[in-house]
Amino acid sequence: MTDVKNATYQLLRRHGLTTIFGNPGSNELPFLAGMPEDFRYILGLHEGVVAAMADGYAQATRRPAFVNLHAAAGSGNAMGALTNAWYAHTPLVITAGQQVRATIGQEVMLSNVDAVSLPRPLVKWSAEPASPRDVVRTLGQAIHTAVLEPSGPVYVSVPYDDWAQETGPEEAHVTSRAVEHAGELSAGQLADVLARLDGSVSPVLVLGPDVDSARGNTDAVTLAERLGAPVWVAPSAPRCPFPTTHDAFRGVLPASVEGTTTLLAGHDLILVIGAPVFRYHQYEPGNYLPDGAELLQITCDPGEAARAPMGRALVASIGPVLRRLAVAVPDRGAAIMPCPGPARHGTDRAAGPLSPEAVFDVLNAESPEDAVYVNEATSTVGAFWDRIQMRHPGSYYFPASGGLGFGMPAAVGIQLAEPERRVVAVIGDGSANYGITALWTAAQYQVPVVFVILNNGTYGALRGFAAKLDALDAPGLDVPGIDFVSLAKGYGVEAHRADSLEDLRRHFAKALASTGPTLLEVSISTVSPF
Ligand code: TZD
Ligand code: CA
Repeated sequence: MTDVKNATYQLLRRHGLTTIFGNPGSNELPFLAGMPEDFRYILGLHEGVVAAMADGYAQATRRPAFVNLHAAAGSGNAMGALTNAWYAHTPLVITAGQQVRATIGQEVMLSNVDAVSLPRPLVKWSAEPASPRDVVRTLGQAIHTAVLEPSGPVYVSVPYDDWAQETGPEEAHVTSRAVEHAGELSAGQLADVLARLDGSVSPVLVLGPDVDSARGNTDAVTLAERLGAPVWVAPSAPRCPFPTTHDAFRGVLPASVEGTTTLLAGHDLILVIGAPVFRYHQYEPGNYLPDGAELLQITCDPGEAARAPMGRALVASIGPVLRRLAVAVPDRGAAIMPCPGPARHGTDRAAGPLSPEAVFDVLNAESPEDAVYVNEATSTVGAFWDRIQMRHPGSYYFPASGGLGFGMPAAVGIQLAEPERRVVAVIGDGSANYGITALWTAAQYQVPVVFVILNNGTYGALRGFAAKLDALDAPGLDVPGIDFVSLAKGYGVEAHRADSLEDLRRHFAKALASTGPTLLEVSISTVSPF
């Protein structure tokens, strides 16, 4: 027999969960004491940063990530980050320390009162083991629940006096279990999808983030080529599921009913794969579908299927479905005409702030062709997709629910997961402040992210919405007077201000070659997000 702590480390090891993203408190110390040498602890200075780092790490490794937070206060700080993890289908196994069992009821300091309710509705499942003898099984259940499709975050609160308790013979069974999911279409369903594609005159593909997370990108290319169909990325894109350099690539659909319907007009079959239908943002009501169009959605998430306001949905695993479709769809022999892209010039202005387009042209020209971009600069998302070329799976991450504070820490987590690729984090001056302490983790663990802060002194996207919503006099939209170079230096990160495109080019090239993190601050002009 062993103790609960040791059995837990064995369970985590068995599932490859040997990286702990955490921020500790007194309740967590008994678990962390004597952490085995094959585990590593990545400290984040705020729990929103801890959760977002783990989110990035899990998305990039395509495996669950383990998180350890402090009771209710620490878990509460992570809740905003959970909105993104939830919509990204990120398998986060979040644990929180709880006070000693016998004292929780008294609500002693740092007891997690009603721990199980706390993280809802942003977790798939939350639990506090009913007894120390059930801790390991509960954690096993948490890991399997996080991973099973649709994957997502889970939460387990563990009283700290449980760790030293003896285990029984049961734990060995728990540790050796395997739980698997099979989500293929039936033969009849596949035949039906093929028949609909065959019967359509002008099909269009709309791809979502789960194509990228399932690494279905190459099969999506084959499918588009065989169909001779153009490809759009579903609205509010958190990932890049299709190479933007491919002739069939058309861009990201706008996050409004009317905008999307207008761009899809003329197609009689809209095949949506790996996306919700649709994640709109600005309320511009209209016809959900163009005249004469049928929508068919294939999603791994029953919730996404059930809540869509239109179309027919099939729930299945995205990877296997795309593979089967790519193989089974006959080649229609239809050529796909490329769309003319924007002219990439990147010229310097005489004076004043740089245009976001010119900045993106420099990043695009100087970055390695397999660079990973994390984007959290909200008003310039359209310009980003226009100018930045992404060719490989896992090249793009954006907060999946729109909750800011994801970008900087997720970039650190992604770079930890992918040391062979360079991570470029494009972050707005507003967004940066929600996750700024990620700079400290990047510096301490020498994680060589290049942070590019686009500083326009304002919440640019909200300025755009203020115009749309007749709220131009709303207070609290500007954020002047922040010196990101000084902040970065304060956290131990090398930092420079780039005042010209030539400056940017020089500093960016140096940053890409560095073994540690760099922050570059660039003043940009304000553009409309619409
Ligand atoms: N708080 C959180 C956690 N998430 C949010 N999405 C917002 C507030 C609201 N918000 C947006 O949706 S965009 C935005 C805010 C504050 C402005 C971000 O400013 P930025 O980028 O400087 O990062 P732009 O390009 O100037 O818009
Ligand atoms: Ca801004």
